[in-house]
Amino acid sequence: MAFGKISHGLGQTIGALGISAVAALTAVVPAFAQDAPAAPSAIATGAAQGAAMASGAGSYTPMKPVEGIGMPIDGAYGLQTQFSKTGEYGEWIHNIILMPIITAICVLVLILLAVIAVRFNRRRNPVASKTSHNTILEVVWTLVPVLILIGIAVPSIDLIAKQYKPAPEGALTIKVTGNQWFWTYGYPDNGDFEVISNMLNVPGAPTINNGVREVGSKPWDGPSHLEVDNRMVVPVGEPIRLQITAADVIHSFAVPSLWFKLDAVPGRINEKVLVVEKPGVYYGQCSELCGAKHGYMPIAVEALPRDKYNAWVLTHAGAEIDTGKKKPAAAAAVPAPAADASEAAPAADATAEAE
Ligand SMILES: [Cu+2]
Repeated sequence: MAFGKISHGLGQTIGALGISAVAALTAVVPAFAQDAPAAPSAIATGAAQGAAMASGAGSYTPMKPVEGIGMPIDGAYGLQTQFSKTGEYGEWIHNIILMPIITAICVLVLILLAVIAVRFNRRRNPVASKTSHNTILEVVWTLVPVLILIGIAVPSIDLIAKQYKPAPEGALTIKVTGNQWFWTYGYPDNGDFEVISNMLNVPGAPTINNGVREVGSKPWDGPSHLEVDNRMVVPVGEPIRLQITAADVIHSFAVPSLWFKLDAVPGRINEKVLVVEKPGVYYGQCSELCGAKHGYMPIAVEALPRDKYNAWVLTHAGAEIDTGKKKPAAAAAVPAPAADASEAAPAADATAEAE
């Protein structure tokens, strides 16, 4: 991937210039950084569409997001509605365990403070009590917090264990790479094509990505600053092994409604399972300060049923349908023009070694 090398080199160049120079470079960097993501993106999209039209192998129309689902809502508070099992569990811990306990403790302390301030001030209580021990009270105020902490720790540790449970052997692998300032999504199990994902420009605002269209110019566009030209498309309802890394500086791949956040670190692969329960479009953002355009590298995950996912895969040049070791049903459902198990095997083995 010549482009990967270029962007990597670009990242190293910027890194070498030092943090103190970043502010001064803000005006200069976009000038040469913008050209990097935009040009290959246009080429990749054009090539993919051309290939799809030529072969007629696959078809894909981006899904229109549902207002307020998988995205922030104006004036809302609390967590976004969750669309994964771990997310629902985390939301339950937050809403049913943590918030009531925090609220009860705050109210109790407030009441105690008020009682002390009113009843035991110097004017109303001139002779202070000399009591210094109360065994029952001391046992209670030691045991109750211990029990509360155990009550919080058990589901919390359980949630951590669930979040980092490794993907099953046959799971589809998608490689996510953070770049200054866009994301690339590699599909090693689907013929190793790569999708370059840039934020759409905002009408009336300064251009962020040269050569990328404006948000709202297609009927399926979601919110500004969150919609991208090429989404990360995933199959719905099956575990996906996301391998996350970065080409230049530390980024963080985060999608709140899918309960997913994992750092993208250069030279390191972080791995976590993603399971999306419902077809839809889910938005997120880079969540690690990564430079001048950190705020302009959103994430859009589009979860499709298997047949539509396979059709999307086949719109890319050189793409093939993955034949997961434990997914005979999914593989059989596919028309399978390029489902060659012997070609898929080395990629799967390499993944196993990486774990
Ligand atoms: Cu970033």
